[in-house]
Amino acid sequence: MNSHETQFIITMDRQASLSKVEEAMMNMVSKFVTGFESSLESEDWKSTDFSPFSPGFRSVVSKIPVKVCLAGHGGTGKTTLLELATLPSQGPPQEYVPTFFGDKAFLKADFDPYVFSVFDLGGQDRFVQEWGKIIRAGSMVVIVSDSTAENIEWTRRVAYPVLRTELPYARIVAVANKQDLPGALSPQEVGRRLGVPAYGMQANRRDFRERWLKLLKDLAFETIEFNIVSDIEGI
Ligand SMILES: Nc1nc2c(ncn2[C@@H]2O[C@H](COP(=O)(O)OP(=O)(O)O)[C@@H](O)[C@H]2O)c(=O)[nH]1
Ligand SMILES: [Mg+2]
Repeated sequence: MNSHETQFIITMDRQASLSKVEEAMMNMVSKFVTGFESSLESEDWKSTDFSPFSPGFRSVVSKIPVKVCLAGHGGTGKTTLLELATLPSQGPPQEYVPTFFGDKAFLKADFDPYVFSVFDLGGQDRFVQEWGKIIRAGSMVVIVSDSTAENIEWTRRVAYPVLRTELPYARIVAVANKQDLPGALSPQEVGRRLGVPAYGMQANRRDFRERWLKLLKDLAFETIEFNIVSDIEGI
């Protein structure tokens, strides 16, 4: 973007949505120009210290939500995870309510400067074809598994092809949910079979909330093991 004979360049993650980037850029440029108009219009810019504006640059990041997609078969716990993250005052729902297409929630927690928009993708087979429209421009994918062999088979067969096509560059981890159920595969085993690092969870228990939020944060800041969709073995 050009303004006041100054060129502004934002370098983005390739998954960011263009309209969000444009909005953030306009916002940032107009504040910058307002603050430094006189120096930009004269030779003063050469000696101006622009560093006081750095919080302004930083705020751009928080204007572009990091899109997180919860992907997995119906009944694995996606909606429960979404509620666990967003509704701390109410306990997670104990009743199963199938999701149409998908729900979405904004998440502001201890992720500064990031804000997440979390999408819960409807996991009934007939909705999976619609995922493409919902997950476009997603940066992070959380595969939600109920830690059974059948579910992992479904994920690889039905979900992986859609993810590979739509989000090849997204970061991906798996949640090995329902660790309380007898016969649940260990997180290590779920991770091995999915080809994606997996983290154990019990989404229907409120005391797992911190662990869940930390997982999202660590994925955003790249401080845990993760994979990239197109790098998953055998995808
Ligand atoms: N035993 C057990 N049940 C869970 C766990 N997480 C979620 N559930 C239950 O599994 C069912 C399906 O969860 P839901 O979030 O609706 O699945 P979704 O279709 O992936 O959105 C609900 O009855 C939840 O209460 C868990 O860790 N352990
Ligand atoms: Mg659901």
